[in-house]
Amino acid sequence: MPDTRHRNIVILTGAGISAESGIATFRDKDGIWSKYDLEEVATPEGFYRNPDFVHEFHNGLRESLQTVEPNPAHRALARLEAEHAGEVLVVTQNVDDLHERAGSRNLVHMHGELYKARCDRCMHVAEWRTALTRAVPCPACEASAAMRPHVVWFGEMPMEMDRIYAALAACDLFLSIGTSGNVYPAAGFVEEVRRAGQAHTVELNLEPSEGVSLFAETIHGPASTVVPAYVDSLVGA
Ligand code: BV8
Repeated sequence: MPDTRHRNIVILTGAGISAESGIATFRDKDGIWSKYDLEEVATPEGFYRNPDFVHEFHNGLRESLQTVEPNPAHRALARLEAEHAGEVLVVTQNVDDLHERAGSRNLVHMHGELYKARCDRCMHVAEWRTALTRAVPCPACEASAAMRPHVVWFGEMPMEMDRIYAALAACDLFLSIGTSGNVYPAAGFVEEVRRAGQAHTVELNLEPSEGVSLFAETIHGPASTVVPAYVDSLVGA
């Protein structure tokens, strides 16, 4: 019998939900941060020091998205949104487009999106699926050398935080999927939910995260296995 106790569900996802689609995670063995210095490629200081190198890093990540597909975990979350009677909000730390391609609509990219670029001069945000370089003028204000990836770097404000905190305060089920719990403010969301005091909290991850002790329930295993099974328990197989 499906567990229909919950109305408003907030789901935080991280790089681990996209791992089985073939996108490298950040902190696993051979992860992105084992090959690149975070300070050089994922901070504004690194970008303004060496924009070509940071463009090249993000162009490589953007290009890799052309050849990957959503996996059963992404599809299970889209099914949950379609079939659950209450609200389902996915808050992803990921900058890939796999949640959208799986069918999720109620979705926040708190760390931005690789398939978007932003003008530092006029703040115009444009869809961007090709390589980005300093040579590209802003399509809106035509400023030169002003376009950057529409991605949140370390030290920058994550996106739609008000909407996220409101959803965390109102939810009665909080799922954390495929994240190591190293990066704030995302890693602190489970504490926000516990402070509101009305939600069941579940970690679904390959292995215990930094914040595992903060969750009422933990389910460890590969996302493409444990997430569809958990969604079945909520909306039926
Ligand atoms: C902010 C885009 C203020 C990059 C990313 C000093 C100065 C300034 C800030 C700070 C500081 N000290 C601390 C901070 C805060 C800082 C921070 O947290 N730093 C860390 C390193 C300590 N955070 C920030 O700067 C953020 N901004 O604080 O602004 C503020 C705060 C609150 C309110 C308003 C303003 C901005 C952080 C965003 C940085 N940008 N990404 C790019 O792509 O260029 S972060 C990067 O890490 C990715 O977004 C990634 O998603 C995110 C988190 O990593 P995970 O997703 O968890 O990935 P990870 O590899 O770590 O883990 C993968 C997990 O999956 C593992 O647990 C693994 O076991 C599991 N897994 C693997 N395979 C599977 C699996 N699970 C299931 N199935 C599998 N098959």
